[in-house]
Amino acid sequence: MKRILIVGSTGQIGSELSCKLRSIYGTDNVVCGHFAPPYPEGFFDAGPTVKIDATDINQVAEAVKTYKIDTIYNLAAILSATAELHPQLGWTVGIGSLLNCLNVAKEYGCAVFTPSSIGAFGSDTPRVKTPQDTLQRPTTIYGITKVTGELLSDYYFHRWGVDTRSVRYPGLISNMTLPGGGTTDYAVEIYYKAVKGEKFTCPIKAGTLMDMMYMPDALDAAIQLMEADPARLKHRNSFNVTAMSFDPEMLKAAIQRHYPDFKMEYDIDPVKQAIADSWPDSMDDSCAREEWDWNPKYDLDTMTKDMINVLQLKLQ
Ligand code: NAD
Ligand code: AKB
Repeated sequence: MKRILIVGSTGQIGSELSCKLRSIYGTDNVVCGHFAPPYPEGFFDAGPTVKIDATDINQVAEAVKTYKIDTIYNLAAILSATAELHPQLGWTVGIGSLLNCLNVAKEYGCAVFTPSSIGAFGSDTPRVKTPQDTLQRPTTIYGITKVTGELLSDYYFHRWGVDTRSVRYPGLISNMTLPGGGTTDYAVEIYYKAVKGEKFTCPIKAGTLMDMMYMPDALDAAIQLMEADPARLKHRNSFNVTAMSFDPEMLKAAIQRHYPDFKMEYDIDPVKQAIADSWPDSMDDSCAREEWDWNPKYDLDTMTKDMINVLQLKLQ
């Protein structure tokens, strides 16, 4: 039976991953590490929780020891747009937390999942059908932490036998917890505006294509990879995974199929636009499909239908 610690469990991914992992492995076998508010509703009543600043190795080690953890999902990070405004913080949290998780995992025999991102690529990377193995020279501090994280995770696997696995997530769209300061956040915020009947001001230029994925597929990706037969894995850190690629106009059109009067204007955020311009238009995720049967369920239209249904109930 798995005993799981989620580090950074209150964010966009963690707030949903914790519910899914508890439904599979049992409530008491999933410990939610929390660092700072805001907390998801009912967070402290839903199962075991522990306060962890992951940049302090003693706090990570204590939690792993106390709860007899064998698997760490390390989600602590500062996302791309915020990290670009606070680069030192981006590095300290992204790499400090990862190194602490890896060192504790080495000592206590844990497996570690740490998401990478489309941010691990840069302007020199082939933009269309970005290959699994290709040039990675990101120009953002976020991307630099992601490439470093991929390399460190592979190093701990090859050098110390730590079972590290990772996916390069695209922008994630969800309806439980708002995203935490990324470049792709617009693709979540637009749905809240549409359902509230308000106009959306888009910070990303028309024509800017980026990979995206609906949260249920993102959760499946993490869990499926952590459950995958290690004998099939030729890669580990990190797998390209994607579900769709769109620009703001394509997203607006999908929403207008439900809300024909929905309006969008543009006010470009130069920091976010520069980041988006350095990321792929679309990734090739065939290695994930071959090595652990990755197969996303949602496309732009099915995701849009579900997002709108859920937000109509939530925001009414
Ligand atoms: P988020 O910003 O919503 O949540 C991050 C979590 O980290 C929060 O719970 C925060 O409290 C916690 N945290 C911050 N500093 C900490 C510290 N010192 N110690 C412990 N916890 C700390 O991020 P998210 O969207 O849930 O992303 C999780 C991971 O997935 C990150 O590595 C991120 O780069 C990656 N990722 C996310 C997306 C996305 O679209 N959400 C896409 C690609 C990759
Ligand atoms: C961000 O925009 O920073 C994240 C990501 C794609 O890594 N959503």
